[in-house]
This record gives sequence, structure tokens and C-alpha cells, in this order.
Amino acid sequence: MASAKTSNIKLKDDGSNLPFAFRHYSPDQLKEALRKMYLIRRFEEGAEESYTRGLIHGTMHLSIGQEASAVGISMPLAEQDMITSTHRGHGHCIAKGADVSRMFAEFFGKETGYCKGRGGSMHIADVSKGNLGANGIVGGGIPIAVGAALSAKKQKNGKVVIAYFGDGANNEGAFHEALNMASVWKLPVVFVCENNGYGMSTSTARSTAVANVADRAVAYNMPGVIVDGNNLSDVAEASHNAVERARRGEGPTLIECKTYRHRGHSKSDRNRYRTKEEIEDWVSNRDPIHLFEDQLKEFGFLDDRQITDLRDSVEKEIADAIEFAKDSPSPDLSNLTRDVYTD
Ligand SMILES: Cc1ncc(C[n+]2csc(CCOP(=O)(O)OP(=O)(O)O)c2C)c(N)n1
Ligand SMILES: [Mg+2]
Repeated sequence: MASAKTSNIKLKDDGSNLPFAFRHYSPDQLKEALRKMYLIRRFEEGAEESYTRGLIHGTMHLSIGQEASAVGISMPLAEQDMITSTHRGHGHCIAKGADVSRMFAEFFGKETGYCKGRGGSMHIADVSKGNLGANGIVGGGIPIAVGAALSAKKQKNGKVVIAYFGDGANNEGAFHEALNMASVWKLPVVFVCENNGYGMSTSTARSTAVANVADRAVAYNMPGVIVDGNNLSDVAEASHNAVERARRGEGPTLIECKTYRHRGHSKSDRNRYRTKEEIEDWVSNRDPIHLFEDQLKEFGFLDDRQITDLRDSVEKEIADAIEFAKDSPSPDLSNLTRDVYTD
């Protein structure tokens, strides 16, 4: 992997004091990380607009404001590594390589979607890219990840599995059972709690007996790491260390990314449990995309023109993806009950 020191970009110093990601990843990899963060943000804004226009039915959970944890965690992963995701999983899927055209098609209920339009926002899966699926059951992906990690260990194939979940899931029995088993068997899995401060309208402080979700790692004899989930480099560093540990056969790690969702819990949320000031502070001062852009510029990796070009290319990709989804065929009435559990 090319280090910042060996690239031809102009650094403020010899690079040794740069944050982890800027030392460890090549300029192209950093640019790709920023591109993915834009893609997630614009995908979700596009989904929000499409919902308002009546192109998407049901509800959805947006991860706007949480892009650094999805992208940072996925940076050390290889294509064959796996993830399990959540009800708020669009970012995880895109970070793991999902095609936004097929994601929009799924949201629009079209045959070209990841689940042929039968699943929608909470059921994006792409096993070919190691994405074992988003999941509408809070905590539901955690035991699935442990099962996949057990399979990887038995097959000795070197794969690592990421289990993303929210702070709400850390009070589910499945979380505790899964962490215990993964530790006993030293499985190659990384537990990633995206602590956005709330499970629906209940604050973490009101629902959780410990101050930090990562504090629970000690009960399962694994490292517990707390990171600023809006700082891409900090997230990538924690993920790198945990993934390397898992690949060495030393077992799981619990990472807690402290973050925030800018939007409500779902489309019906009227945000009555959070103050305007709290939301405004995270949106204006702690936006993960702005923070990463600022670092890239400060350290001389990208300039304003390159950022504008990158944003423009994502804009076009999203516009094309929405057109693809609109133009795609709906499922034929004759096979509407195929690929679903009931008929
Ligand atoms: C087992 C289960 N219980 C309750 C729900 C209803 N529910 C959906 S999302 C949610 C909150 C989850 O909070 P968290 O895990 O913090 O994730 P976030 O929404 O904050 O990303 C709840 C209670 C569910 N889907 N599954
Ligand atoms: Mg939460």
C-alpha cells in the first residue's frame, strides 16, 4: 500500500504526524473514501426526495451524519470479507460496494433491485460482495455475523466479518450471547456499535446501564474501543487494528463509534425528544464529510477543484441511478409472490 510519504503530494511536513488514515492509505484510497461518503449522503438525500414524490412506499431509516463509520470501518476490508447490517444500513451496503442503481431499484419496488423489489430499504443484501444483508430486527445481524465468522474459521479462508448494530441493540440478548460465543471460540468478527445516542426516541443514557457500550467488552474478554465515529481516520484505525487481530486468529473486538443521525429515526419521526440546538451542533460543527474534506485539504491531498469534480461525478451517478430505477420494470403480476415467504 502506498504511504503518504512516498506519494507525490505536497505535505505540510514529512507526514509522520498525520492521522492514521493519511499515513496508511494511498491518496487514491483516501479519495475513494471521500467519494463513498458523498455517494452515501447523496443516495439518502435522493431516496428522501423520491419518498416525498411518492416513488418509494413504506418507511426508511437514513444514516445521514453517520457516513464516516460505514466507510471507515470498511476501509481495511477485502472484497471477500463480510458484513451484516441493520435497519439503518444504506451506508454499510454502499461502503461494501453495492451498486446504487440496484439499491434505488429495490427501493422503488422494481425487478432490477437487489431483492427484485420485494424487500425494500431494510433488505439490501449482496452476497457476491460479502454483504449478508440489512436487517429489520434490531440486533438480528449480530448472531448471523458470528455464524459467518464460525464458518470462516472452520474453512480457514481468512475472511473477517463485521457486525454493525446500533446502541439500542446492545441491550438485546442476542448481543450478549453472540459476543460471549465469539470470544470463547476466538472468531474473526468485529462488533461495531454505531452509537448515535438514541434508539428511536429513547436516549442511550436512559436505556443503558454502562456509560459506554464498549465498556461491555470487558465482560466478554475482548478489547473495547471507543472512537469519534465522525472522524474517518479514527474509525479506520480502530477497524484496521480489530480486523488485523481477527485475521491473526486472536478473536473479536467491540468498537463503539460515537456518532449522530441528522434526520429523525424514520420517516414518521417528529424529533420531539431532541433539542434543535443539539441537532444544529452536530450538523454544523461535526459533519463527518466536512471534517474529512477539511483534513484532506489541510494535509494537501485534495484541493477545492478536485472536491467539486468528485461531488459532480457523484451527482451524475445518483441522477443516472434514479433514472435506471424509474425505467426498470415492476415485477410481473404473475410472479409477484415468488421469492417471498408467504403467498
Ligand atoms: C427486536 C426488535 N425490537 C424492536 C424493534 C423496533 N425498532 C426498530 S429500530 C429501533 C431502535 C433501534 O435503535 P438503535 O439500535 O440505536 O439503532 P438506530 O435506529 O439508532 O440506528 C427499534 C426499537 C425492532 N425492529 N426489532
Ligand atoms: Mg441508536
